[in-house]
Amino acid sequence: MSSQEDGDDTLDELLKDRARIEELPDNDEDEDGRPPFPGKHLKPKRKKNLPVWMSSATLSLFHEDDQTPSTEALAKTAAECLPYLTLEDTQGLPLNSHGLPHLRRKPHADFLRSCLGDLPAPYAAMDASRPWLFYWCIAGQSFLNEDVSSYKDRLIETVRPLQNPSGGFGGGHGQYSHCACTYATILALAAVDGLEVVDRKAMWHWLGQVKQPNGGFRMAANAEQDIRGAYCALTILTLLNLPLTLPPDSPARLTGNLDLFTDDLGTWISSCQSYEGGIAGAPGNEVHGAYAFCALACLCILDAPSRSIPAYLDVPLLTRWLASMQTTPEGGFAGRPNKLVDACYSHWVGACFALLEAARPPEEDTQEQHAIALTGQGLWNKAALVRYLLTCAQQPGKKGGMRDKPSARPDGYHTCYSLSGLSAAQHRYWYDGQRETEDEGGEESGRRLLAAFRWRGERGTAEEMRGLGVDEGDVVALVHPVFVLRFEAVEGARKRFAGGGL
Ligand code: FPP
Ligand code: K
Ligand code: ZN
Repeated sequence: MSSQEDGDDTLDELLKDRARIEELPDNDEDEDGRPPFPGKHLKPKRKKNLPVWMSSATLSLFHEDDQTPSTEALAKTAAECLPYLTLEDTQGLPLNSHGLPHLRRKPHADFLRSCLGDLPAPYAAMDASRPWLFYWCIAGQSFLNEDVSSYKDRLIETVRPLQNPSGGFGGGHGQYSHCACTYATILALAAVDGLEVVDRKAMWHWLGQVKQPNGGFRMAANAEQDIRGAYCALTILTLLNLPLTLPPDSPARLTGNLDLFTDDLGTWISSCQSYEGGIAGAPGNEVHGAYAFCALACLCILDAPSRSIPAYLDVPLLTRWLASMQTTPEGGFAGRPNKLVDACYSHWVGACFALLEAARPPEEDTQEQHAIALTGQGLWNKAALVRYLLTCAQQPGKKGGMRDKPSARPDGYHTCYSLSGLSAAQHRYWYDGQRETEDEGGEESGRRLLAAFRWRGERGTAEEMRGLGVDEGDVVALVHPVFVLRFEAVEGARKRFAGGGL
């Protein structure tokens, strides 16, 4: 059989299967006539009013009896989460007025605090990621409204030896500077208003070495080029108000003829969007939700979201891809198609919606859109995400902390990004175009990228909070959707370096 015929056969099979899916009866009610819990049906069956995240993107064309390691893992995860989602098992957690577990503020804050103390031996593997631990645990506490200012001196003394004379921060003593470690260090320092320890001039030089002739950024000098580098570098440049002009010895200037850190960046980000709509770490690679966040947040640093996002990305295609990352029955997000729900994607994917919702032209009524989103009919189902976080991601017992899924242990990373995702669901965000006019001609105009400082946010209305099933005590702080810090910390960095200069 020729490969051509072979291909036609496969297509016929797929189309037959698709037809079978279309013929399936409605399953709006189970045998007892009760409306089904959304997760009861792990197999693709046609549903009336298909929730948007269960739309055709999740309807598999493969034979529905096929068992693969992925289908097994998905079913296992659903089974593991269902007793908590349905509240059949509340794990002994105190419940709020809506019957959901309260957010365990104190145990989570205690957990994050304990992660900054002496750590057990297995954490030696984290030696190259120490700045991440500082950021997750300090920022995470701030999202719980804990006062983190007392960490300032200790943090400054801890990161001082990680700063290299040639610029940037390494993950540990004597390690080369790296974009991810430097990003985490800068955010942690911003959270405690401790940015004075940064050698900004050396940082500017070092970032010149990671900017590439094609417009993208490497993760470190001579390391891989990917979209995390672009987001990390733009965050560092912007919070520190470094000159946008490339240093004279930057490869981007020498071989690429580029003049600014921002030159050809939007076009490079564009090239990371795949045919599926998602964003890859680098052109041609597999797409992932965390990279979608890096792309969107980076574009939001470059300019107003309503300009920069549609200029460089296919927004409908990306929106559809992101919406398909919300999983059933769990209600949280997966990082990529056919993979498992994980609480950390509450931030990496959830914050994408906060950024995308602001990409609409300013005249569209965001208040109304927000109300729609809370009903679960919008781009994402916020109530389902909150339910996953409160029922499945909270570690019960004395320990506290938040976790990927019930079978996982809590850690600083998942605690920080679960709280940030919770914030994205509980608040609404918009870009304040009015501030563009106010900034015009001001001392920073023409130098610093000011777009990301023009974001605003506020808690949803009391009615919206009821729709999410949260009480007053379950609401976290307003987290900046671009910088993943409290707004106060972002404003502190803006003010500190408003004068510019090196
Ligand atoms: C796959 O992990 C994960 C990735 C390919 C990307 C991870 C990137 C981030 C979490 C964020 C990076 C951002 C910055 C700012 C440095 P996996 O296979 O363990 O998980 P999965 O099965 O859920 O995809
Ligand atoms: K994962
Ligand atoms: Zn995770």
